[in-house]
Amino acid sequence: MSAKPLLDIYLCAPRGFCAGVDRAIQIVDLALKKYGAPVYVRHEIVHNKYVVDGLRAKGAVFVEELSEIPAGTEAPVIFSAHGVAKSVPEEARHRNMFYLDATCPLVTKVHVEAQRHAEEGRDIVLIGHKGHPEVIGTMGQLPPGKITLVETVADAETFAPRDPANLALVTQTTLSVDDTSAIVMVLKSRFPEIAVPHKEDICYATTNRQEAVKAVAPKVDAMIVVGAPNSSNSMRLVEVGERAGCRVSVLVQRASDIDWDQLEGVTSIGITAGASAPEALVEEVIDAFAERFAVQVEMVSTADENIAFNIPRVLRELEAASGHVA
Ligand code: 0O3
Ligand code: SF4
Repeated sequence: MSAKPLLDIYLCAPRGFCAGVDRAIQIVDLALKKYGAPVYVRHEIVHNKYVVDGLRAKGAVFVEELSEIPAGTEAPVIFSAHGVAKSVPEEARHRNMFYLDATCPLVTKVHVEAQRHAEEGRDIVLIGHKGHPEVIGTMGQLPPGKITLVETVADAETFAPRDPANLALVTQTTLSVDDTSAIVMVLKSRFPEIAVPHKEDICYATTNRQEAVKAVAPKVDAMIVVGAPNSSNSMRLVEVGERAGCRVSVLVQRASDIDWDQLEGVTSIGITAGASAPEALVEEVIDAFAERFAVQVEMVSTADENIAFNIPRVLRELEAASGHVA
């Protein structure tokens, strides 16, 4: 039997779960423990099939709209990490539902910013991707017409506000740092008075994962991003790998997705994972490479992360008992 070919694997750090995802999954887990099954979850708690299937197996029931939940249920409903329009908790209250909000605090911060700008009389530009649940949730913080979605540089060049002197900018948290700064530049040059966030709305986790891919991409033939096709932050990592010059930059949901023909002849790869992808799937991917190659794994770390968010008070006692760190 011939020896396995050598393969250098550079493991990007940070990668995988962010504090908002960790908190959202914990909320579903602890709610199942406290209230028992079923616990309803509006939308995938985070965009990852493995996570969703795991929680479903424990008794979570995933729905897209509250209208799918039977009338009169006493089971709690949890809103996903991506956030919801104001109409969603309103509907829950109207139906006397007990809800828990797993919206990431960094998404809520954007909601609060948008509301503050509106109260101060500004119209708002939201940079984001149409149809994404976070964009639907952020736009739904204010009445229709107050927030205009800008997706591209071309949109920014043609955007015609009602009052160019009274504008504010907010963004989706999981965007490409580079694409967003190009859009912001156009908006700032056209509307010099536009109020922009002190610090980017693109969150620390998105920024750090993109930075790590930028550091690894020049060293490798291929970048493997573990994540889901509907995960915005994961898809942005694939683009960062492509733009940094990787011959192959691809998303895999798990090891069975790897296209070995596409990787013919590679001698080095980078591996990262989106903010909603569990480390178990990264390990599965590394193991799959180790079956075919003689692998040498090296970690490339570009930032330390030690952020954690509190979970809702009603679940805190259980959290302490289960040993989770808040
Ligand atoms: O927003 P995105 O599609 O990247 O969502 P994921 O993959 O579930 O990751 C978590 C990010 C999030 C909840 C919003 O910032
Ligand atoms: Fe929160 Fe950022 Fe994670 Fe989104 S990617 S859940 S904003 S920490």
